[in-house]
Amino acid sequence: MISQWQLRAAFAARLSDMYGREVPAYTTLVDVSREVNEDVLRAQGADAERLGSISRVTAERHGAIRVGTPDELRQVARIFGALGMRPVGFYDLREAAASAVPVVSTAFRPVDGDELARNPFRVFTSMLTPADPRFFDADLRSRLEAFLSARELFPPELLALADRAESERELLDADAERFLQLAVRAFELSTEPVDKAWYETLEKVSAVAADIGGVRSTHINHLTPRVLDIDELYRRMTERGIEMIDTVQGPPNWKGPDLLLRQTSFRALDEPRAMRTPDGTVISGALRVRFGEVEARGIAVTPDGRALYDRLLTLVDQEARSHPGADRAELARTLWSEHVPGTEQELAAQELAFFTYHVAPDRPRDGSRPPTDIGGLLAQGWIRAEPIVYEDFLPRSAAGIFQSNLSGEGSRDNDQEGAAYDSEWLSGAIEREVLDPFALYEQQQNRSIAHVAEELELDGALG
Ligand code: OOG
Ligand code: NI
Repeated sequence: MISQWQLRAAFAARLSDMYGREVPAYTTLVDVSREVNEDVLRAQGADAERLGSISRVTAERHGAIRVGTPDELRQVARIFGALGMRPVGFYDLREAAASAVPVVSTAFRPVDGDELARNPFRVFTSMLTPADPRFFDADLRSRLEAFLSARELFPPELLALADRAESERELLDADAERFLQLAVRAFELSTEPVDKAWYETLEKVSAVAADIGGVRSTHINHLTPRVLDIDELYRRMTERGIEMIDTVQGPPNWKGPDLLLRQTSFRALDEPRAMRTPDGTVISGALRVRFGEVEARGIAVTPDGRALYDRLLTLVDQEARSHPGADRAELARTLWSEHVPGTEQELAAQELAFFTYHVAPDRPRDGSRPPTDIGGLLAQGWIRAEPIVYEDFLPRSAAGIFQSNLSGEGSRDNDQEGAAYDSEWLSGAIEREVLDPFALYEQQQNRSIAHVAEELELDGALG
């Protein structure tokens, strides 16, 4: 029998092999990430593993896929459900992007600590929004919806196996093998010729719309390894002659603890694709849609911490506008140093980031009673705080990653009222609750506090 987490780990590994064959530069990215991680581990020792064991970090990947309809997204949810991955968070990239990115997204990932430690594979999953009149007029919308409803992304056999794996939480070896083959195949780049005229019609509106709705299958768009020093990785990739996007998205490189998520990518490369022209002949063409992304993960922040992050993004934007020649990363670093506490202790005390708390092995043993507040327990050495890793994504960074890899701006009519989508809508569409990331981190923190209270016999008095 193969359990859900084994299926998840095997799927992530096979997807990685497949993507490495399809996009060789991905393999370079994985190799350089591994080298950087080994160097950081050598230089920092145990500190390098503060946000996850080196074996977790080395195996860690997130994928990105894009689908066209709520039905397709519901099917994706079944496939990832088989792997013990649940939808977490709602991202509206239509609002986060300046150019045309007509999608809303969620991320499928394991949610509990043990499962994340076994294999944290996650997939950022976007769904096209043909109903949004800012991007699609009535005629294009109906052609697009007709095209999407006529295609089949996932064979019924795959979905049936997925349902069984989800309900039984395991599969027989032979079924697991079949499931994995079909699941990986569903995300391979299709060799079927692309309808050139239709693809170009959509491309005028948005390159993302063409990538999703211009072809009859889906594919993995990128697969992202995790690295412990993303600035060093950026330097080494550039040295190898790989053209990176201009910036690292997310928080700046600064002296304080790593927070949230920093990401960067290399530019999408030409990939040969067969194209069918209007007169029916098949010619060889090329499309640029797939790229390589890499990320560094930091500590999960509380809603207050997130509000601070968002406020600083706005401040950096303002400063950058009023000092056009200035280095944006430098501006960000300065603002962060002014506004963000520079130690884990302060982040915990000000409730800006999430931690789990653990009774310290070397706590006082002199018969004294422990204090009944977290701050006091920490200060007097009764407990220790361990940072909770940020397992999710950032809408502005995601939009930046999408945009930096689009060839054109596309078009967008801002006089139209956008179609409304939110987390509740998404939950209804996929018939599963889209979980709130903040609630997940808070539960994890609260559970650890309850354990501490129990072990120190504080009778629920811990506040
Ligand atoms: C998804 C872009 C977002 C991330 O890591 O923020 C993303 C896509 O290109 O489909 O993957
Ligand atoms: Ni990504």
